[in-house]
Amino acid sequence: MRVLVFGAGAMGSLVGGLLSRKHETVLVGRKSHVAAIRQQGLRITGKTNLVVRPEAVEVLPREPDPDLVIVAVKAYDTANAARALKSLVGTALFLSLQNGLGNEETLAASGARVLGGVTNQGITFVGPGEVHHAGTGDTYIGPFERAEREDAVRVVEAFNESGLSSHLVGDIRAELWLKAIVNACINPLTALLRAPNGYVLRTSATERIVHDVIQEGVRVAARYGVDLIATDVFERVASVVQATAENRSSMLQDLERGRRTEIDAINGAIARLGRKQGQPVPTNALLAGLIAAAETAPTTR
Ligand code: KPL
Repeated sequence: MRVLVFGAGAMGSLVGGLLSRKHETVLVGRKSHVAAIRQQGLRITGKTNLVVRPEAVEVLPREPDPDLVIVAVKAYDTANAARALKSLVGTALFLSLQNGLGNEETLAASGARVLGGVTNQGITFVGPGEVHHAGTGDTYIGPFERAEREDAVRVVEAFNESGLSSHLVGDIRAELWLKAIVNACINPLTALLRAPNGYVLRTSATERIVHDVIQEGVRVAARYGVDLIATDVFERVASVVQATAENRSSMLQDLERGRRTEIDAINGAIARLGRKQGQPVPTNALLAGLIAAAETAPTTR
């Protein structure tokens, strides 16, 4: 399979790096990361320990011909990614492996065949040419729009062969909501507390917040036809917290680097959709507001 990973951040680099051992893989990323990968390869440390040599480029090759495009940019960049990748819509299959709600819809609006995906891997971007695999987690992939079950089967097989434990799911929308609520619990709390994921369920105060985020999220999802059970969602949160206990969430990493976070596509999206439905969403709204404020607070720089 020829794979193009658009967005070689922590997640894109890990997934693309592992796939490159079995598949022709091109990573599209930032200048310094691309230069380091070209010079010394991509170093993955932690739960996975190896150096791989995927092709790395700063801009899309002039005539790319991938079978699979993995979109791994931040949620706020999905619309730009869809525009940049427009020429591949007729030939390639698209897979979003992003955080937050709405990414698959944005890609599908360009006419692409889209697979939805969620992954619970805990990965830290160490610096140019290096990512740290701090916690293992499963990946769930399924057809979202215009894509067939067989497309998802091929991609799940490629992931599993490359060491990325993956599962085919029939109802990817439910998985996307479930992951969005998991992120809504873990990401803002870890970012505000400057603590690794393992801290999220270590105090009764944070545990209460997690329960409130889940209750609100489950009610909003139900109005979109996605039936989740709050206790199952809590179990998923607990298992991701445990499996990625030492990881610093992507939102914490973003704040620490003075970068914009994905809050708008996570708690922000749940709060927005809830308000539209006339549902109370005070905890998600509060967390979204606090992270938005933390993005510009002087201490984040
Ligand atoms: O998705 C993640 C993130 O940090 O964005 C988890 C799974 C919570 C791992 O940290």
